[in-house]
Amino acid sequence: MFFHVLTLFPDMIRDGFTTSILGRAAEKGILSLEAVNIRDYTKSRHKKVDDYPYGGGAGMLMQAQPVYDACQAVIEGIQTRKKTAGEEKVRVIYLTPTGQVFSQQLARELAREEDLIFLCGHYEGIDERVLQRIVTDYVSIGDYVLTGGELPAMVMMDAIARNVPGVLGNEESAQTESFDDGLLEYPQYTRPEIWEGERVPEVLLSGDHAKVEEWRLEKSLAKTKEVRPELYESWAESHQEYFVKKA
Ligand code: 6GU
Repeated sequence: MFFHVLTLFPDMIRDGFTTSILGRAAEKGILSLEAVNIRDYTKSRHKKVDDYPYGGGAGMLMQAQPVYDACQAVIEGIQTRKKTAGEEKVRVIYLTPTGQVFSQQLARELAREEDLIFLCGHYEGIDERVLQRIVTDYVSIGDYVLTGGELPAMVMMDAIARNVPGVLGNEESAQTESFDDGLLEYPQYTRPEIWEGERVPEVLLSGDHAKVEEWRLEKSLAKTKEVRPELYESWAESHQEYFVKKA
């Protein structure tokens, strides 16, 4: 899978990538990252990429031209690599607090793409005309405001990459399934059996796999009901047979 990131801070993206699990996946040849500096595409004499908003208001906006040209260069690079002429539609994801909220479901969907382009805004945003021209997906990572799209792009790449076959070991992949079914993780324990007078729950030492699974599901359900009642309700709705069996 090929990640392409359009940004004014390419080093931030590269540093975060190489020092994470994603870096190891890149060494294995499963993932590839290209961080493109939008400033390299400015046609202004002083390498300017931003200007004041028409109509007034606080802050500066990124201008359309460098963003558009950087994106076109990336798309041409993809077409050269694939020896195609644009029949594939590459998704261009703009990181913005006004987008749809990122989710495990979207991470799994995007993990099936061969190329993804992330557009990171800075200042107060980007000229609307270039967004209309190139963006296919507007995505937010939650209801709070960050100073730029770089951290959200890195969050998304991490969540997407762990759904790409081979990025995680088998052991870790199996772990996914518990959040994949819409519940929060159960608590876990490792050695020693007694720490500071506190014992590991007896059932986990029993060797009874069915009992362990039942205990874990109950813990997951209790935790989810407590901290994310809306997730609990939607799980309960789609697993009515669980409650019938329990009764
Ligand atoms: Cl994608 N960008 C920025 N600037 N702030 C955010 C965000 C994105 N998602 C949540 N807050």
